[in-house]
Amino acid sequence: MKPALFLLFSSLCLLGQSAVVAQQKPNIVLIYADDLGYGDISCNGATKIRTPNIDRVAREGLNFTNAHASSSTCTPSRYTLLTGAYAWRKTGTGIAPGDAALLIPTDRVTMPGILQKAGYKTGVVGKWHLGLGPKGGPDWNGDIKPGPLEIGFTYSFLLPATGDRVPCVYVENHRIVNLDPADPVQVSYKEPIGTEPTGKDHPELLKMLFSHGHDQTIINGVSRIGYMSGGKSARWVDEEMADVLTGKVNQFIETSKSGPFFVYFSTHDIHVPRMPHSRFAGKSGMGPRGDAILQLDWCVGEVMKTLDRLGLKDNTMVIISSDNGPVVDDGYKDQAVEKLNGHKPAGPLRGGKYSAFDAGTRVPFIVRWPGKVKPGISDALFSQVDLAASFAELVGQPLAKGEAPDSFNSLTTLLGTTKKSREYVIEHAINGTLSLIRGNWKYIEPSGGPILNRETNIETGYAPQPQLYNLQTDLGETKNLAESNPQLTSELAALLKTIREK
Ligand code: NG6
Ligand code: CA
Repeated sequence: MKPALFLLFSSLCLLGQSAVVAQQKPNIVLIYADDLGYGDISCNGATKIRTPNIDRVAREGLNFTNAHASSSTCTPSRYTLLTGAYAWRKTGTGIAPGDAALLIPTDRVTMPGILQKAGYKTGVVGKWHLGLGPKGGPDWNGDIKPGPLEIGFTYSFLLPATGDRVPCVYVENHRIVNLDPADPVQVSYKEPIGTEPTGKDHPELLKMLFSHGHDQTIINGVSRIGYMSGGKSARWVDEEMADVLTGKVNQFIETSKSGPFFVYFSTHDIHVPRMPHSRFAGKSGMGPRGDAILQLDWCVGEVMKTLDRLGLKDNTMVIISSDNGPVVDDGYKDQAVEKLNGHKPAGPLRGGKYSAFDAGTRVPFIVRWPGKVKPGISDALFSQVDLAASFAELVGQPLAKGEAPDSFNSLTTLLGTTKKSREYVIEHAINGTLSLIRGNWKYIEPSGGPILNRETNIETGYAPQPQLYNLQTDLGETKNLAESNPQLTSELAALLKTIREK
């Protein structure tokens, strides 16, 4: 071959090769719902509500029946998801106030950071709830950093904390969106600030009453946790939030379509306050909680449409999951309890959000990647803590010792090429109680605290004595077998101790 021809030939080969490599790196869309219970979607058995878009993804993908969030509340689950390190190893990672400083150290290896290093454009849209800014909290009226952009994301569009916590503004990259400098945002979680009415003093001004907590500054007719003043032009409208966030996700996908990209779509639905758009209000017959499920399903459908339209479906791994289990009354009188109509948000599981029982963390988990993930059901034991290391494997980014230290590479389980269960899964309840699942057995360590959280009417799973359940024969955790199986109980207790002290 003549040298020029040879050069042309070999560079074509190289080009071909890099195209293959690029193709091997799929786009990743992680849709992370808020407080969505295992039984809240029709593909997991719900009959009182229909979730056709989520069901379609499940039909075209792998639906996990035994996949877990790491904690039964938001902040620690998300901390663990993004760092591959258990939140309970680090103090101050419980449910964060809306003015908390960034909880993830900027020198930590993170899931988005791993993907960014592998050439991904990485975006986060939606609920953050992992703190923002330096120690002491963010400068709301200046550059809000460090935040997602300092831990591996290339783009962010956030609710700083939750829908029910101030400040009720969007933060895009480092700045509050539409902020008028003449009307600065002020936030306090200690004492009232400014002159705006609170739910406590002016319940007559509310569109929706609070049932517990949530009686501080009124924004858009709903009283929140925390006090806020200013930032009038920047305040979100709850009823438009799903449209705004979905629009931002679709825009990110559109501008990143040459790929590879990762988008973490952290939906506000179905967290309180549940204030869906008028398109969904009243449509489920279950009150705002059910309507928020319909809205969430719509969001999923819109993102799937975008992938279809851009021809990205086949080269995109879509994951749908939730940060913790379900709660019905989470602080607003939104008729969720009255209109439940026999719906079981947790399906066959016991407990719910906040609790040590399985409904706290066993959540919907669906993976779709056409041609790569064979559609079906997987009953493999899986934990979201493993997504960081599994993604690292997927994109060929080796992790050094100590990086994402609690995350195991479980890629084959995630892709369904094996049904291999994780050796054990740790669950973390709001009072710090840890549980451990190994095979069919679940051990809940002894702890103090009420057996029922009265406000939310959720069974906590706390008990002063050890608990042991056989999840295969007793998925609802009704029969404590610890006393009749002392050896297994102490074996699991010892394993938990080793993991905790690691
Ligand atoms: C609780 C709130 C609850 C919810 C939760 C966080 C009260 C009485 N309850 O403290 O409404 O905001 O925190 O939910 O204030 S999570 O999904 O972000 O973890
Ligand atoms: Ca949550």
